[in-house]
Amino acid sequence: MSNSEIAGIFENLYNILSIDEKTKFEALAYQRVARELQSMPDDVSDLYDKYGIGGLMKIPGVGKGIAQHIIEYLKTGKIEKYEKIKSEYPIDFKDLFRIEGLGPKKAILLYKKLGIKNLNDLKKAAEEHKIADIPGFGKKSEELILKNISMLASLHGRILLAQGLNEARKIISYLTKSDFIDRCFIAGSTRRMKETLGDIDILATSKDSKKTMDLFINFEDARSVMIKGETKTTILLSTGVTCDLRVINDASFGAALQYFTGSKDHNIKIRKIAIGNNYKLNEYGLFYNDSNIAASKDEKFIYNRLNMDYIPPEMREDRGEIELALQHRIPELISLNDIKGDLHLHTKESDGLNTTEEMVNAALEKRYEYIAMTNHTKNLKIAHGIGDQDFIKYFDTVDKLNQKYKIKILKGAEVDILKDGSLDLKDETLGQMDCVIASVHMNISMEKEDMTQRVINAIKTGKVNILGHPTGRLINKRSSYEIELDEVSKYCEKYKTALEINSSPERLDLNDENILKTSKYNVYYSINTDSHNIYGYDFMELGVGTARRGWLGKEKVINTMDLNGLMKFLKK
Ligand code: DCT
Ligand code: MG
Ligand code: MG
Repeated sequence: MSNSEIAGIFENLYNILSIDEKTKFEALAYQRVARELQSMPDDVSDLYDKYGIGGLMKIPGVGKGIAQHIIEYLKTGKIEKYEKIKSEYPIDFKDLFRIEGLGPKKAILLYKKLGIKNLNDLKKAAEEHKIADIPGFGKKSEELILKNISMLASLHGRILLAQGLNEARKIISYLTKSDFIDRCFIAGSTRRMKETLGDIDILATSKDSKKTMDLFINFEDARSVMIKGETKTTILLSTGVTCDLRVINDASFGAALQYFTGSKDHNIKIRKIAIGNNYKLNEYGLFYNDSNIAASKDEKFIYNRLNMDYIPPEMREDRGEIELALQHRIPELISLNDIKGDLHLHTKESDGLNTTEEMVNAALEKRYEYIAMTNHTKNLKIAHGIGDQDFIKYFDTVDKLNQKYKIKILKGAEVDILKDGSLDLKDETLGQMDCVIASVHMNISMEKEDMTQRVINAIKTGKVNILGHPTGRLINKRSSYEIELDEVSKYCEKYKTALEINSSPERLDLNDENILKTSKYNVYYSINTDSHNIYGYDFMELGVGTARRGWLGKEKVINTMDLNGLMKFLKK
């Protein structure tokens, strides 16, 4: 895509030219085109190839001069006018604008006075208290700059799905309280339930887009406003991620939701298919002979009109789902409602925060049919793992609670898989359990072959119902163990061991790709939350979302079975 590169150059031309009265209008023209380029679906280079300079001049705001700049960029990779200006002001505006209240004027002043080009330079100058003396800044704004920088530094870029979903829902409930916003939906990677998010994307329809944007920038977690326009506004949230709000016309809602849900690769392919059928698809609609046949229609209409099954958002990654949809073979995916219980839970007996009874009550609120109490075993000292005797004693507690409550509480453990693949409890103890999870927690840096054999040995004991968090990765923190999941899956199939999809926000393990990979085998899965307190149950939606990203139907997931079916599976 050349659009965003050229838009970046035009934005910078705006930044520099806007500070001088004489070039202010020229600057505004560049800015207008930059925004246009960023939001248009067609690639300018395609446009130019097909229709020449005339095609470019059809873009709103593009006159002959700007069109020639675009052509120059497409041919040479640069724009001479910009190169000249840039050598005078070699400033990384985008970087600096991440600081609240810092615009072109101030950025250029900082460069002229102190040679500040980017956030690093700014940080250094602020630490040396050089900012306070610059006219228009002062001590207070120097402090604010330092605070802003330290917040930005704590970010790793992409945030976890759990955090983003939470934030997105807060924004939506805040916006929908007003009477001028009609509909408000999550789009982008958040809607696709991707494990990490680059930003949060939200769509709204409204009678008054200006009021909507004003409301949006006053959201309590907004730290600064990055872009404010009538159709698109971007704010930086205190979590460090940005949120895009797009206000759209009610008549293009379905097309806009399809477009802004992405993924980009999925959309590119869908747009090509549309063109192949003599349609044109963009965020405003599905056009046939210049009339929008998708007006006021939903997403499903668009897919169906292109002779495809509707594709659930979680599948839209261009991983073969489009081909499947064209053959009308999109599977029915599992949904949160199908889940009948949670089979991985911790209590105060090991490292959980709540008692078994408290966990039972929270499960009743979820209307679950069954749960499994699966505390850690003695090998895992840091999680206060317990031994055989303590498990046996604990089962009395479970028996009593089973009599008291209308939910089946299964006796279980999350037993450590020791270095040689043996299990950290005696066979007789395991024999008294309904549901045994086995997990690797210690000695995680092993050669691939050894780790694979270790896990297979554990499965081959015949005692393991579920292989817990099979790859051990922690998102943004620790990569997965070296393990050959194909081999492991073969043994899971043979020994009726389900693979876990662990829903805790940092794990999501197995991940989508590994689910796709292992589901070639005749294996089952168990979607669990690994809760350590009563609130943990809510993470089930993350595991279900991950399962949907891995194309799973409910028939492959053991905790969608009723109690009878589940008990049969667990008995092996
Ligand atoms: N989009 C598109 N074509 C483009 C740019 C964007 O179809 N040239 C759509 C697809 C995704 C959606 O807009 C939102 O864009 P992003 O927020 O950039 O992507 P995302 O899928 O939400 O991923 P990320 O987690 O990185 O934000
Ligand atoms: Mg996004
Ligand atoms: Mg976005």
